[in-house]
Amino acid sequence: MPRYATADIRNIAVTGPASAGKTTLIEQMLFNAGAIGRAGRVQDRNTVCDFDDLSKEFGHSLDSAVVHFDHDGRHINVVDTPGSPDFIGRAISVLPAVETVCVVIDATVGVEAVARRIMKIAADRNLPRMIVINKIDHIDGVAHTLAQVQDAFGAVCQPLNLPANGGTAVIDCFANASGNSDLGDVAGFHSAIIDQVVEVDEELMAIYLEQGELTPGQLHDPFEKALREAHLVPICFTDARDNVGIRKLKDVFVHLCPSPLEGNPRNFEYSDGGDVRRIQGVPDSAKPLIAHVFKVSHDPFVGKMAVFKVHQGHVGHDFQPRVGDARKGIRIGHVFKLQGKQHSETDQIIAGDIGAVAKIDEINFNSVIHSDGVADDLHIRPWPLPRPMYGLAIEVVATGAEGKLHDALAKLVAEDPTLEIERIQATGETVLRGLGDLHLRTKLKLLKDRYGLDVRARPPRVPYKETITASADGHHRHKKQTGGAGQFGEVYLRVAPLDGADNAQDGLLFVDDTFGGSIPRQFLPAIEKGVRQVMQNGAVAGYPMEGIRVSVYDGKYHAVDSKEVAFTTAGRKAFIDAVRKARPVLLEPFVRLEVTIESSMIGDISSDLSGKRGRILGSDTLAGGMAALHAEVPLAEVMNYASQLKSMTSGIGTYVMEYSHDEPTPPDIQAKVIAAFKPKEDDD
Ligand SMILES: Nc1nc2c(ncn2[C@@H]2O[C@H](COP(=O)(O)OP(=O)(O)OP(=O)(O)O)[C@@H](O)[C@H]2O)c(=O)[nH]1
Ligand SMILES: [Mg+2]
Repeated sequence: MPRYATADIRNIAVTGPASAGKTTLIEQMLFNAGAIGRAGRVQDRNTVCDFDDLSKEFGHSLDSAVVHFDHDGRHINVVDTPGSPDFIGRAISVLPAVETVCVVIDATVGVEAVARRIMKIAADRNLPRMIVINKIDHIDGVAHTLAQVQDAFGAVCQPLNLPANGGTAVIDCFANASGNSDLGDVAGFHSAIIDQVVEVDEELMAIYLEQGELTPGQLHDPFEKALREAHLVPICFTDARDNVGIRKLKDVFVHLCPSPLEGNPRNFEYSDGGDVRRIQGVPDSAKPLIAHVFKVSHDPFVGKMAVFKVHQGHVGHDFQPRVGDARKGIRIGHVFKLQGKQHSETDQIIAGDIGAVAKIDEINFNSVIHSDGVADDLHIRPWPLPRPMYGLAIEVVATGAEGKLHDALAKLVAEDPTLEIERIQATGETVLRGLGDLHLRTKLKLLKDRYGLDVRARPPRVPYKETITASADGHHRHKKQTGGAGQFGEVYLRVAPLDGADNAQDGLLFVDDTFGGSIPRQFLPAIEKGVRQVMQNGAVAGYPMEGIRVSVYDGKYHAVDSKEVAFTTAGRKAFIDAVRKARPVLLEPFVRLEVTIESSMIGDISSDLSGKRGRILGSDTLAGGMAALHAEVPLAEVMNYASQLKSMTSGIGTYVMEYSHDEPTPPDIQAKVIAAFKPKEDDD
């Protein structure tokens, strides 16, 4: 049993833009707590959180890292996350594991796109938030950044402490009602935050109005209520490089942030005879286990490492829980606590705590590990992650190493939910898709360093999709006589555009409308198989298809010669026949762009995006002469936007890009793509 109880645990995710100082901040917290003998520095490549070679080389965290330390008799788990938009998926995916998200903002930069995005995701998911304004050694920018924060996220953002003595100290303005700070008298900030807190508790508000002051004890519960209800986003100030404000920040984690017993619980889902039911974990170690795997990584020495948060029950060694809806239990040999790359064995991970297990193949990212007595199939609805759109077509240099590449890619995809592999029939390309150039370059480096694979990479073609815009009938009669046995199958079907999700599977709703036994039941799966082959490989341009309803309404069979393979071929060809008559179109992906630039650049950036077939949706004025421009643009036109924006704005502009929707490709482009497609003639 650990020395601490669930009520003593705090789980905090440290997020925010690249280079804001997250990794440095955590290093100082570990140092202050005595968990490490000396504080490393990111540039010296010796911090606890940036432990992998790639992070060291790039000087940025590229993956999440879990650490823990004790403060004031409590046990704090902190998760460091990458700030680069290319690795934002790694930050978002850890959020279900914590009770508080702490967004670190660089006082010299102010609020930018990544901070806004994390703040919104956390708010949408009911996750209490706090803000750290770091680098207060640059004291000149601090007042301005605070104004920007309140401008961007509202008056719910109130300082708990303030920079003092020219950014060399911080002074508490929550417990303290007087004193001087670098931002002016403490008194005004004190009443601002107390007012904000008491607003969630009418009785306390009355006492406050009457007495004019409240004790910390009276404020604790309403503070957490305000945090949970997003009525308060407290702000702390730090200079992580020089260890200023770090102890105060840890005090806030311990005394004001919710424990697992006080946080907003996560929902888990299970099915109950077709209905989806929800339950929430109760952080009680004595109850049956519910744990969620929020990170999977491959350690060169330990193998597959799965990091989880226990939402209910506990995990001990020699446990045999189940994973998701698997019938068979897995055997957990050893459980670990993590300190960056170090893992130390422990006998138990109690409710509310974060731990890891090694070498269990059945456990994947987002797996729910549970014991009997909860539900047979337990899942967590994944938090939406940015969709990988930036692609590189890759091929392995050495001949005959395709199998090895395939295995290595599968491992990379398993540990990174924002990485995808797509095999494009039209071009024969294997496309690795991720969130940006840096994201994919790090993966190519891993392929080389970890798996010894040299790969060539080049820009891929645009990931179009095919669909239809009209209904049409299709027919094929497959008849073949080779030697003795023959093959026979004949299919009539009708295709129609499918609106909405219905109960389509992979974009296809397949319906059996035959009657009178024109095709025996057992052959329908074979026909569906043929149709699905075309759905995957495309009918007119070689791209995957979606949004189609197929109804098979007639056909013929032969008592001796009809075999499944004959109906698969007939289904495939009848479907291609119908699609070609059903006014097929190519859909191209559009992305939503949010570009943060100096206001004076708005005109130039807008007209550049309009020239790229983009639609400008609007813009917001931000403090500090900056503006956020919102637009929808075809992905094909902004595959290389990072470098374009960099050269247009001398490196000042930043952007986030997210998949938005698909739209029909303009006819001239569509005609070119279709003309370039040469389907393989398959034998009949
Ligand atoms: N002047 C000053 N520099 C700081 C402070 N905190 C961090 N830095 C420096 O800022 C740089 C970036 O710090 P990191 O800790 O790597 O930032 P991060 O937020 O982890 O960045 P990513 O891992 O890329 O998301 C490093 O050179 C730090 O030494 C601070 O309070 N003041
Ligand atoms: Mg970092």
